[in-house]
Amino acid sequence: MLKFEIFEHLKDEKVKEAVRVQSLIVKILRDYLHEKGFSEILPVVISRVTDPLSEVKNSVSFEIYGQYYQLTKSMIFHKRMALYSLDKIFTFSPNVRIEEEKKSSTRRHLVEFVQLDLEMRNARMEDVMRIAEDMLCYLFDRLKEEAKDELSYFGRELPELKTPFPVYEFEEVYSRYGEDYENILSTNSTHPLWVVHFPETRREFYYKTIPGTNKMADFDLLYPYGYGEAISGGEREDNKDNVIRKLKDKDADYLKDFYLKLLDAGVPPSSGFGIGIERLTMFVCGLDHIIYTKLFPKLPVKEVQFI
Ligand code: ASN
Repeated sequence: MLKFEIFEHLKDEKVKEAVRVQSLIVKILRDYLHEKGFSEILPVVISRVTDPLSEVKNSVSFEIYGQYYQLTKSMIFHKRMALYSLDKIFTFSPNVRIEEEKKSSTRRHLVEFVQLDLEMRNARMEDVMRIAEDMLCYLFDRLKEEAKDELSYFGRELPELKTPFPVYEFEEVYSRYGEDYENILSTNSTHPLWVVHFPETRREFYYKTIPGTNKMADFDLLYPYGYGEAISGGEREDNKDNVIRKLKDKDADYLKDFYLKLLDAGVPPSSGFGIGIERLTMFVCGLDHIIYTKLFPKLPVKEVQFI
């Protein structure tokens, strides 16, 4: 059984060093994106529409002022809507996902985490993949200089990154390794790698289906050394028939109407991705549990009271 005592946790040297590294990570990512002409938008925490994430069975929903709202699972729709006003945006967005308890065994899942989510007008998936690669190279280079003491505290040497990162087709890795493909690929790799073109059945409806296929223009980035998924993203669906078809068997009328309106209002084509800040911190520091990356962690477990 997990033991957690908040005051012990707050005084833990490992937590302190990891949070210092995280503070630098956030600063450096902001610097990078500002240099590239992105505008930071402030996060949305409650909304009438959030990511349906079919893997996460429960949502936090409530009624205020006679209206029904949910806590943000991801800002996917707001990112896209922000592009009516701006060309390139990012946000550090708190996400609440009521993960199943069995996910706690991965040691990488939090109930509340922060995602750096970005979105770019008129971009293809390759454009934002190149941004992710360049951003991680920039981050690692600066951390090697600016977080020397913290990295040596963790005995951590960041890998030398080579761009472009290797790319694997989902179909190929799935037929080779089966359902555990992500874990196997991540564990056997010494360099971050992309998995691209997931089938419609495995992903949310808002990723663009490549015409004439059942594959989507989307991607995940996996960390090496078994640290698992780093990034998810892709091009956004803009075909109304596809939206209707993909949401047909889902209990999602409100979301469907909303998304169709969004398309009718002329939302520009775009691509984007999100990268979880705590997991990035976990990888950078070489930690064996995500709990050390947050002063106030919440894990998907029943037996522990978190603050
Ligand atoms: N951030 C992801 C994206 O941009 C969505 C997610 O977090 N589920 O596609």
